[in-house]
Amino acid sequence: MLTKLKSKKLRTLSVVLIGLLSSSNAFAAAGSNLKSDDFVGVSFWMISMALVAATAFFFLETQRVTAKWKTSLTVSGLVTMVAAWHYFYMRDVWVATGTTPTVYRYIDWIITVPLLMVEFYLILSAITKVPAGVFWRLMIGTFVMLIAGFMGEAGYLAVLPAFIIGMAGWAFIVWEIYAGEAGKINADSAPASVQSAFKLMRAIVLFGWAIYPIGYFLGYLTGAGPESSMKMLNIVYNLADVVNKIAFGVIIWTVAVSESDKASAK
Ligand SMILES: *C/C=C(C)/C=C/C=C(C)/C=C/C1=C(C)CCCC1(C)C
Repeated sequence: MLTKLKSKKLRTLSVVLIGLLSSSNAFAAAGSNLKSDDFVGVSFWMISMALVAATAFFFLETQRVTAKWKTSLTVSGLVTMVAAWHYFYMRDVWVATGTTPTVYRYIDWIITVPLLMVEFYLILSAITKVPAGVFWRLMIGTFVMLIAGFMGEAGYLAVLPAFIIGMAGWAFIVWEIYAGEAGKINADSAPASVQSAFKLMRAIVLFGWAIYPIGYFLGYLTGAGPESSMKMLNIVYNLADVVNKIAFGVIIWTVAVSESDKASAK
């Protein structure tokens, strides 16, 4: 019975992964020519593949951890899967036109960043009861940050005021997880391994996420020419996604595995 259930799950997983891979193939086949000196284009390609691999890894590893950690790993896999899919489109736009795929980028962020915020909530909820206010405050900060950024990059608002509003949204998130209720819950009631994971995760939100406003600044606020500033913008955003989507998921995986091993040793 158990093996039957497991093989069914694995089948579902393989369908998802094959879907991912074949859609990437379709783009490659229809696609344009990646030039060997197009480093931004190369980074789009490499990161889209790393995201596919990370997705397979997170989904498969859900089999290995105890029930309450499965959701966190699933969410990590969803983040990298949604991002992989958008990277297939983004790299095509970049390679074919050399322009910034702003719309795809923000559609990706508006889905993946709230999911990452959900991870904080899940990590805390795996060990204690967390008030819903924590969740909503993290969401509000996220949406203010992203909507302002989009309005700036897409030209609905001047780039500088959009940047300042976006920074305020991010500052609010950082405040909540360091000094607000989320930070206090973790300090009060979490076991050591969860506390250290939580600390690493919030360091990622402070230092890893800081890479994005730096990218925005280099892309729009230095007065550099359009070609070099768009290269900077995209390469910085791409690198930031490796840290904030893949490395972030790996941190959660580390805690999930160590807490699960402890539970099964008992
Ligand atoms: C997976 C994608 C992630 C984690 C994206 C995160 C994006 C940000 C932290 C963006 C931040 C920005 C500001 C803080 C100022 C305004 C411009 C933004 C939107 C780039």
